[in-house]
Amino acid sequence: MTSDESFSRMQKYLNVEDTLSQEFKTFLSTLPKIKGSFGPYGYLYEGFWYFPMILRGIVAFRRHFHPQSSDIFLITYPKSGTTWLKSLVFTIINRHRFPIEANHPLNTTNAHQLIPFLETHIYHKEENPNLDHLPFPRVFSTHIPWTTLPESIRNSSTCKIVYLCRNPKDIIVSLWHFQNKLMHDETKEMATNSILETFENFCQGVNDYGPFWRHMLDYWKQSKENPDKIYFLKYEDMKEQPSMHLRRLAKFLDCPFSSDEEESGLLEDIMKLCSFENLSNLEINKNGVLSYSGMQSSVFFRQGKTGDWKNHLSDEMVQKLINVICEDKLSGLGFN
Ligand code: PPS
Repeated sequence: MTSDESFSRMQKYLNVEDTLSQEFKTFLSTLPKIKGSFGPYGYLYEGFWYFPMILRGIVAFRRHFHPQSSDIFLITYPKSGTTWLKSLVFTIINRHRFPIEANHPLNTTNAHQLIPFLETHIYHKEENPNLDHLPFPRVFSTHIPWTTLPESIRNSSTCKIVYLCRNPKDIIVSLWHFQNKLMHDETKEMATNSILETFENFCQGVNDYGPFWRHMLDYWKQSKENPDKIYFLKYEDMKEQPSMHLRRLAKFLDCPFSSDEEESGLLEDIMKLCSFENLSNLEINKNGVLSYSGMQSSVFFRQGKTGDWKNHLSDEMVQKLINVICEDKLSGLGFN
């Protein structure tokens, strides 16, 4: 597929306004809306902002999804390291079925195809898709906030949730690059070119799935109350102490590493397979296209580092984010 063909498929995927049902249009008309920097409009639903295409998937998911007791949900705020988390969890839970060898699925398939997004993949095309073919345990991913998850998942005592969080300064930079990568010369309205605009929107909470701090804090609070159900992981910690966090993650998912596996160097092999350096250099991730969205797989790989914000955000911006957003919203809750 040429990049133009891929772009036109992605356009169709994002711009669903023409394909919305009358029922959904009526529902949208009841919601507060704002001109978005990415996409035509953002709509406020249960305290969070969404692009219509995403909201349609969320509504269908909430209406039709029935959790199974062993379901695993990988939840992130966009640009927090979802692709990495999907790769790690897929490899951990399938390590007996798919040992780390040349024909491992991650070598030929982008992680977003292996672990599908609920609202933008599974419930994007179909209102009520049949999920019977999925192997157990089923693993899904989503960016949906805690309060918007179906009650059946929130109240389940057996489903597991892994929430990966990332330094918001790096999220903003990653988001800005992502939006600009998706932008096409002819359709500049799809995205902003100014990091200041992305930054201001983020601070006001008016980007997809924003506000960030509420998204992250709700999961953090839930993880404190119910640590067996919600595992709260930080991108930066995973970078700093990968083995320790991989071990904890596998234990949380009820598939701890045996001492033989540890001694054989399996943890290091998993980290290597799922590393940014390895995944971003695979043909499938350099030139592949996601079948469900038409997006180039490469848009999910940029630097994979911590601290790039230092190259993009001014002192003033950092101060605003730290003082006004983070400390104001997070203080008193013991979140660092
Ligand atoms: S999305 O669209 O929400 O699914 O994007 P997401 O995957 O959450 O975020 C993209 C950022 O994650 C980086 N990335 C990785 N980091 C570490 N290891 C691996 N394997 C990896 N894969 C992707 C990716 O480069 C984006 O971060 P930035 O800072 O832009 O590089």
